Amino acid sequence: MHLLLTLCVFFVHNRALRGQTVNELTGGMLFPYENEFRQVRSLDSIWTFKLDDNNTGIDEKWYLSELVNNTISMPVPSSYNDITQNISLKRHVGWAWYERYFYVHLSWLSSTDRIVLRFQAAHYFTMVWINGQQVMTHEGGHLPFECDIRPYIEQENVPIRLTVAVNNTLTPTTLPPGELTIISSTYRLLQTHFDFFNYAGIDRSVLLYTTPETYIDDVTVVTASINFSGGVATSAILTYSIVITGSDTQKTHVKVDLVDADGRIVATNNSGSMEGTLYVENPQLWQPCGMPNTHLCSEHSYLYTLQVSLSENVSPLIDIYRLPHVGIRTVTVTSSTFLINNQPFYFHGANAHEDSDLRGKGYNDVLLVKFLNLYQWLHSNSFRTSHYPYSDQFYQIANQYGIVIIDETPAVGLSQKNYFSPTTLAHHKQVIGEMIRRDKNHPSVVMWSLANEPSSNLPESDSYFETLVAYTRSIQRSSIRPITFVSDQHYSNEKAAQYFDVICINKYFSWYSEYGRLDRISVTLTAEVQGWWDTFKKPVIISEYGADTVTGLHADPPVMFSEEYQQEFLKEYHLVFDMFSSIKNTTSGFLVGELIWNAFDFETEQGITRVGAKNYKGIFTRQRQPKSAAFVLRKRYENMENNDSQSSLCTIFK
Ligand code: GCB
Repeated sequence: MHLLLTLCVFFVHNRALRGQTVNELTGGMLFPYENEFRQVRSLDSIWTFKLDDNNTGIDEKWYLSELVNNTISMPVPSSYNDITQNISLKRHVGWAWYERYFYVHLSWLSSTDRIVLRFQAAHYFTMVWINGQQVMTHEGGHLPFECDIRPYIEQENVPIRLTVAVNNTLTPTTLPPGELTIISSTYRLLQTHFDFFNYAGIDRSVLLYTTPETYIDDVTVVTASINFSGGVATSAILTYSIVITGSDTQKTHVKVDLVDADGRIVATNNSGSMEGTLYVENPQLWQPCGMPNTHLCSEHSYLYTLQVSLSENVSPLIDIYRLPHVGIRTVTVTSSTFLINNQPFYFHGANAHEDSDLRGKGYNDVLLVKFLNLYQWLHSNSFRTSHYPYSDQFYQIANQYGIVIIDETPAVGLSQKNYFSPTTLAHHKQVIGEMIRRDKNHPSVVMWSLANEPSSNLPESDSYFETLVAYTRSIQRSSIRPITFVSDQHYSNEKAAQYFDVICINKYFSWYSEYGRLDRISVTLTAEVQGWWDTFKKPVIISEYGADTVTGLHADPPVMFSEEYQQEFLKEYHLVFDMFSSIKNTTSGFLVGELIWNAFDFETEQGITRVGAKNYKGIFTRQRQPKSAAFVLRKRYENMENNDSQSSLCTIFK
């Protein structure tokens, strides 16, 4: 009976998703920056919201008229779950509806410009209607989707009704996957295999923006090479490719300028070709912070702007796109080092979640800048977007300050054999494509992570990941970055790591095993790290390690959950890391990074290992206040920044 109901919901759900979808990888979907040819307007505000308790809204065609009865106010962007006192909203599984009205300015309507409606993200399935007409659907919670709504705007001077339905149901073929069981009309149980709350809703901004009818649709720019002389960069070659879309593409001409931070044009290509190169003399490199010969994490990294000008037969101009975060830098890996600009880089920092009180996963500028300040306070130089692509602003700020990012897909919890299905594989490729399309130009992104903790011990995972890695290499073409995934398997059972460039492993010795035995860490962790290296001969990153800690709980000798335990736990891990570090041991080291789990305490589902539905592995509380362990990390990272900056002897210039 339960299975029958589950299937019914699944089919209803999929039926609703038929029609126009914007998951296709057509269109560059460049970040909408405003300029003299393009306007950007935010639709963020308080929207009307209605919970679809019985998931009947699609069948009853709620999109045909204004939402009525039991509507409430809902901020956009925000997850909806923690906004009210209503437990049904907190744990809702299924459809939720949003609505707002807006006008389009007459100047937009009287031009031939495209009027694009863009969602920076909504979780998980989204359907969008303009005045009752369906304009787009999108699957996936963390990447943008958009469409030109001009064809749907029929009359001037009339407010436009925008209706959005979002469904957070996860299925065996979604990413992340999940399984829904309907136990009763009021009890819909969504089982997942990941450790964070399945926050839902329109959790990132909604924008309207214009572009000319024939417009710059996509820009890709890559550092092809940098020449060094005596450790100084003397020249660099950038390659670019441009896509123009619209009715007039044959008659257009493209000019590409590279503009430095002082506004000077330092390289130009006026060949008109859609693919080209730029030669830069004496380039200022984009450097990660806190490493030999680089800058402090509180200082800016060097960024250029790529200005693409589109004109009709050389003149006049018809569109401009300025990509403001172009970093000249290379990324390469050897069997034991991770090199940025030919210098060994060591990842050190804290992974996080997009998670906070009240907003859930809702994007917020205050949280972003606090995140940056805490990162700088810690002297962290990197993080992984665990376990999904983050809001664009994280990458933009990381570009500015030289914080390095491992960009991860939402493929977390691929733990069952049936999840390695052809349908999931197709969707996984889709998501990788969408992530690379969005993030390919960020200098801060130095590596793609295709999954977190899949069951990569299963035989099914072998060809699954072989295919995915080959696909990722094929689509990233010239924007070459190493590829990784995160494993929690034992190296002797690992099937997928052979296909990747870097080994990322999550290890929780003396936390999820050998409880309380801090004295065992040196033995267990040493054997494990050495085992991965011996087996795969690839650079290794400890992509997670950590211990839950209740602020204010003290114990000496240390016991689990106390602040002392977290501090001592970290110190024991660090002793082992130092033995293997590729920076500290330039001849035999192969460990290229350590990223603690987690920067902040975060919300989870309820369960007997999660007091108050929280994961307490944060070195900061959910309110961003430090626990004692934050000071241990801060000291360590500060030393790394100072000592490493001076020990530039380990610089390898090739
Ligand atoms: C992991 C997962 C992470 C969890 C963490 C934990 O390995 O990657 O999502 O939150 O363990 O604390 O259990």
